[in-house]
Amino acid sequence: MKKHISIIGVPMDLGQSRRGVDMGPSAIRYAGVVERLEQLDYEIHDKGDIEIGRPGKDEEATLGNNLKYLKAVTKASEKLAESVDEVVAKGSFPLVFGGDHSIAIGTLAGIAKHYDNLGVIWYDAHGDLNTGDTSPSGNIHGMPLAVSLGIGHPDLTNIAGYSPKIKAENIVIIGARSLDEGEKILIREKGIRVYTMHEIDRLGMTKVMEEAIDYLKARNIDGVHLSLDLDGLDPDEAPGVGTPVLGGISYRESHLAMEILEESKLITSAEFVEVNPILDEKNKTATVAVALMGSLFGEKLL
Ligand code: NNH
Ligand code: MN
Ligand code: MN
Ligand code: MN
Repeated sequence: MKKHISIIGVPMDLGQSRRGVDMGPSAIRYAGVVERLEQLDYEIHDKGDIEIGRPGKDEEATLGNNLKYLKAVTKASEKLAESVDEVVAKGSFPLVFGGDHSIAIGTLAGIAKHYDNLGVIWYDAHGDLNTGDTSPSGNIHGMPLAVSLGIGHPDLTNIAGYSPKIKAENIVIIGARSLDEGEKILIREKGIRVYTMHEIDRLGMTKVMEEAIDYLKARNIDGVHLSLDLDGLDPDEAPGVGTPVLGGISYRESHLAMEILEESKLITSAEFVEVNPILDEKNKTATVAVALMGSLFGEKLL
């Protein structure tokens, strides 16, 4: 029987300050994602893009609380949460394309209510654990993991009418190499499991992924959401991102990580974010994203 994947595009760029990431969903589609996944015996439903309203003049007022475009991000998150909710309810796999990483607030809001104990793999150079109080930038794309833990502005933590979405002990961060002070404090305080680049170098990706999977299984998770920020990869291989950080995960390591996740059969939803075609080289980053999705959904050479 064919399995079903539902694609949702989220052309959101207000969670950060580099324009162009709103074109991420188009770039990923242009890189051939539908054709690629159809070859793997999946039935693909492309639900199109969520409508992101342009911020009004009054939006500037929200700058005061160090949460840029709070209103517009809140609105879009509510819409996305509803769309994701519908997809999960009908038994299809939600595959969300960003847009900046602020969209994870809406994705997780739509998914988490369907699970008693959702696990999360956060593949990223950053922790995304800031709040308006700790953020050096005021950019909401640096906050979605904190928000999903119920930490942050109530307009964001209460998306879809409940909070928190996830538990700190059910999170594994992979690829971290840029953490702000407030994020480090939160990681220690909550005991969040983090595989930084140091552990990836030292243990190798196979061991890191096996440990991450064992860790989540030991917590009796009933589903795992993969939130993959393309800046987790090295900027040499994924240059089309707004906040590149030197010394990242290679394409080969990422490919292997996706294959190990596929073998685990644990992943129940996924999002690929921060693809910015304006900053990219010939759509390389979207192409990498699509290749990783191929591996995540079971592509094999032989
Ligand atoms: N930590 C920084 C901030 O909060 C950068 C976040 N940028 C990201 N996160 N791309 O994944 O502003
Ligand atoms: Mn169908
Ligand atoms: Mn991120
Ligand atoms: Mn990042």
